[in-house]
Amino acid sequence: MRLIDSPDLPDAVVTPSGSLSRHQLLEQASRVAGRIKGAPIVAVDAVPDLSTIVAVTGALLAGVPIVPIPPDAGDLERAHILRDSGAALLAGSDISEISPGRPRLDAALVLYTSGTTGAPKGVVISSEAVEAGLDALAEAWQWTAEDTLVHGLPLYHVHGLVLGVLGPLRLGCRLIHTGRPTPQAYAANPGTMYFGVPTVWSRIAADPAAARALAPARLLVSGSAPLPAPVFDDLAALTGQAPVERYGMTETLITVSARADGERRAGQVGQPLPGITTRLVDESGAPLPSDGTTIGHLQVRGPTLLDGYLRPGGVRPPDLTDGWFPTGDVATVGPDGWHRIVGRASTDLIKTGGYRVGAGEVEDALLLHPAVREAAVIGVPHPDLGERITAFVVAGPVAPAELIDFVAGRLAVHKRPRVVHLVDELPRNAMGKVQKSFLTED
Ligand code: MLC
Ligand code: AMP
Repeated sequence: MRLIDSPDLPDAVVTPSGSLSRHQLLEQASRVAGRIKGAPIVAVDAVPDLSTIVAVTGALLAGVPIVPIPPDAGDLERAHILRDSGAALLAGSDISEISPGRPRLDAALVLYTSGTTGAPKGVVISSEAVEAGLDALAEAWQWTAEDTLVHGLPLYHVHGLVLGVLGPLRLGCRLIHTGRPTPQAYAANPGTMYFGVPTVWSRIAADPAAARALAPARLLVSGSAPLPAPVFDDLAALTGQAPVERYGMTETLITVSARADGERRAGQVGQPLPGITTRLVDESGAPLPSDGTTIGHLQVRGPTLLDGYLRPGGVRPPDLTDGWFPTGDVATVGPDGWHRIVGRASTDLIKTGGYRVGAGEVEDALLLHPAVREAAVIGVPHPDLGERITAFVVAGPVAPAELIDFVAGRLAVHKRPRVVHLVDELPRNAMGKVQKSFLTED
């Protein structure tokens, strides 16, 4: 990815542990680039800190694809990502041996994300896709080098890493990373743009003093999960401006957004970004009307789509029909092009705190516990997290808290069930398949 060639900027990157001017960042990143040049792929321990930003910038300079690893990934998830990607691990100033055998990828990033079943998959994203995605957002949000972006999101997903770090690198704007996305940290750091997932915005809206401190900003941006209308309204009232919502996913980057110079509507995520087209289709793939009421499967097409999924021998391209990517989301589209995301087609992908978590991955982790015989995991609507991971488990004598800690120790901590119900049996149909619609908390 081409980085903007701009004059030095003191405090170009600010984090709780220190800051760097643009020249200092490039100097440190060049040292990293020198060490990893020629590596097929490099994994970065994505601690929310300067070291990750330096490592990512270095890999971009060296043209080496990056696999960010959640810093709290448990042993199972971490081992899977390292083995599956074949990456050498870059941690602080150390680099482990570069593993041979992995063919060189023509990509900027490999982001691991959950599917409905099995372990997370490596999504291969090209530099061209990242550039197209960021340039489209820059146009829609009037995002320039004059901006100061503030956020505290994790540095291993599209939101915090691609938009939140590569965005400032490409556009040459200041970045303040607050370490954690707390209302207090956002309020304490003046900026022109703030990024958050709905859980972050709902916590800010619940802290009126923090929300009011964001009033001077130019843009409050929400994405990664549905923003509840009451949070939208509260933010508008407290800050004097309605948030800008945008929609996307790991495989497509951001494809739909409200504009800085346009309308903002509660419960809607905006219009397709420049270069992106979208359509609704029915179960058989036949196009449906954009009349604002017909609900269909949302497909997207454009330059921001993934190259494919990482496989041992190379990259498996996604299953596209005439270039259309099936998002797995159901939506309505109005005659004016405004999109409303209704939900996901599969209940087995859970959105919790803006994180995407596959029910199957959590069930597999629970089944590794010696006391567990059967497990079914669902997302239950929750005011703070959007959905709360909830497990129904048939097990021998074991405390729910032990099972929660068991998962937290093996997968990234946010994938742990927040609630475990011990049950005598799971509801199954005649074929023996678990009927998740019968799982309720009462
Ligand atoms: C709690 N903790 C435990 C634990 N229980 N640790 C070990 N074992 C247990 N049983 C610890 C955690 O490690 C953490 O420590 C602390 O408790 C709080 O963790 P939490 O309860 O999980 O945090 P929570 O407050 O619920 O987090 C809310 C949140 C978070 C909003 C901050 O969900 C978040 O950062 N979300 C962002 C997700 C995101 O960026 N998604 C983008 C996907 S890209 P400690 O020390 O760390 O506090 C995408 C595309 C697009 O979707 O459109 O953008
Ligand atoms: P991820 O793969 O983690 O990038 O998650 C992508 C998913 O997050 C999408 O398929 C949507 O279900 C959801 N999502 C992202 N942004 C929004 C939004 N603004 N409103 C509703 N859902 C969203």
